[in-house]
Amino acid sequence: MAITIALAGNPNCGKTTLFNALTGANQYVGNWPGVTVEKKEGKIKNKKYKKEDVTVTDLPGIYSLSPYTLEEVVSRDYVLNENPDVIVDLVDATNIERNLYLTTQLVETGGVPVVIALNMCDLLAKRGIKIDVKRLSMLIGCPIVEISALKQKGLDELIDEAIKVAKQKEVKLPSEIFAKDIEAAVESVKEILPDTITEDKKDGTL
Ligand SMILES: Nc1nc2c(ncn2[C@@H]2O[C@H](COP(=O)(O)OP(=O)(O)O)[C@@H](O)[C@H]2O)c(=O)[nH]1
Ligand SMILES: [Mg+2]
Repeated sequence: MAITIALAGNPNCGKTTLFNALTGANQYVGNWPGVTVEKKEGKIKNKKYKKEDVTVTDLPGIYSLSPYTLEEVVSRDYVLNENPDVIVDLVDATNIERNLYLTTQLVETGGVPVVIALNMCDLLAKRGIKIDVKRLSMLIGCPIVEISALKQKGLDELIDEAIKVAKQKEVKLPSEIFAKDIEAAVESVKEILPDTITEDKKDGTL
């Protein structure tokens, strides 16, 4: 069974480091169709995963899925239309609050299962940061694997989890991410909106 893993994350969260560690020399670099945004794809080099035939696609580094920049349009379109089997969302553990904004958006799109790769964990002890990974995973509703892309720690555990989730094929939407009054407001907006919203493809705005 061929599996496609899409790597998503903020700029500077360690995506290139992780992509290189996973794929080594097995990389193909091109452009996303019609735009000058770099597209990188590669096969996982670890022979352990040969049977699963795992392809990793590196999405442009973005802060959100809101279509303001070309990179955000590319990533959003990929997540919504190309149906990767699983999204690995790379989160810089030393900058967790800013990084989790994209995470909530990825999880909320609901079409593709998400595994969070909590990166830069090698720096946490040094900086006196403690993260309750179990609780965070429960609140967001998706698995979290602690890694260090730089030190190549936790990478097999991450890929094992991503493959497991990809094979399950079921997507769990988080029950309640926001406070009750905000959840209620979201519900009332949902009732008004149609299922799909058309957009002006030229600049990606709604
Ligand atoms: N300490 C530490 N640094 C990392 C780790 N992963 C990436 N970095 C560093 O973070 C910086 C940004 O990484 P890069 O892979 O270029 O991020 P990208 O913009 O998401 O592709 C580089 O200096 C990396 O060496 C990690 O796990 N631990
Ligand atoms: Mg990069």
